[in-house]
Amino acid sequence: MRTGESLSARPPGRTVRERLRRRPAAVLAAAASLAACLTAPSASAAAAAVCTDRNGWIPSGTIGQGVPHVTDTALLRLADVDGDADDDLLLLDEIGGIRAWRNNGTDMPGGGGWAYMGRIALGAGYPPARVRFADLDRDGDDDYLVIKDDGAIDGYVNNGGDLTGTGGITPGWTPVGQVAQGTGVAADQIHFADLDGDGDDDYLTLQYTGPVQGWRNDGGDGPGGGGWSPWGKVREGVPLPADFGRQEIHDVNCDGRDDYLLLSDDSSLYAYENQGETPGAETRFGWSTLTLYAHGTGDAIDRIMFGELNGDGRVDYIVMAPNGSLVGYLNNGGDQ
Ligand SMILES: [Ca+2]
Ligand SMILES: [Ca+2]
Ligand SMILES: [Ca+2]
Ligand SMILES: [Ca+2]
Repeated sequence: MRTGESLSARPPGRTVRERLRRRPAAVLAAAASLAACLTAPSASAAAAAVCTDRNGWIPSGTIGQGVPHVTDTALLRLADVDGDADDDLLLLDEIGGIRAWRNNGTDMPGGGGWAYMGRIALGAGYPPARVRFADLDRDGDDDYLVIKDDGAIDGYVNNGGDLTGTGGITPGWTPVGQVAQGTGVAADQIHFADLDGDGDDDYLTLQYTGPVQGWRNDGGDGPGGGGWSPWGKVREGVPLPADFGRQEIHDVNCDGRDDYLLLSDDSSLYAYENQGETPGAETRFGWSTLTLYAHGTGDAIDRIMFGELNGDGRVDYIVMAPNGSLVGYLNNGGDQ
């Protein structure tokens, strides 16, 4: 970003909720565009235009009851374990075991709710902070990765998750051993995201001030994989603003490439859109200028989560209420 001030330039009182409440006609038009994007995701010029339209966010009310007695977002993850393009809800225990609820359209109006899948993974012995969900093998479902004490990463390829029946547990993950060596950064700076839009998640180190470094996923270091190709610097380091909350990487605009997001302490969301790779360039990817994407809900940022609720390729904004239920705002192109 050019200036630190831009990240805090938020018009007073303009939350996602308030903004949409004042614009009922825009919400209806937005819902029509959303339907168009769902039926033709980025396959045509028309759909691509829909993905770049900026029609705000659609408040969708309580989209899930969450998990009874769980009010800590650090124990929950949104990841696509069944490979149908929407994120499912996962509850992690202290050794990385997973209980899962399949997203059947969520509890939003017209949705089919969530279906409990049971305990789909026993865990690899590492706490939630060491667990990542990412598509390692480009088959559309998220695989299970753990960051070990030395920073190396072990992978478990998703084959549908464990199934517990009367005859015991049918394993649903294939351990593929170490899929990546360590890069020497702390676990909380290791992210997996699809920067080049080829369907698999790449390895990124997001340090707080320095440039973002990336390695292209060529199948990982597991059996039959082609390892990782160093991209070097994928993004310049930027001075973080005073009200910086946290960084996230998700696709906000249906183009298949994950974008770089900054969530401010005041809950507003800013994006640098990923403009794709330039082979041979010193900074390997191009990025848009800093864009305000959501004015925010005013909630504390440790209650805010991002996930793909409806499978349209634009990450949605989710707030955990004090009772643990989840309130959703569908990304309809983001605020202008
Ligand atoms: Ca799913
Ligand atoms: Ca996969
Ligand atoms: Ca990729
Ligand atoms: Ca994108």
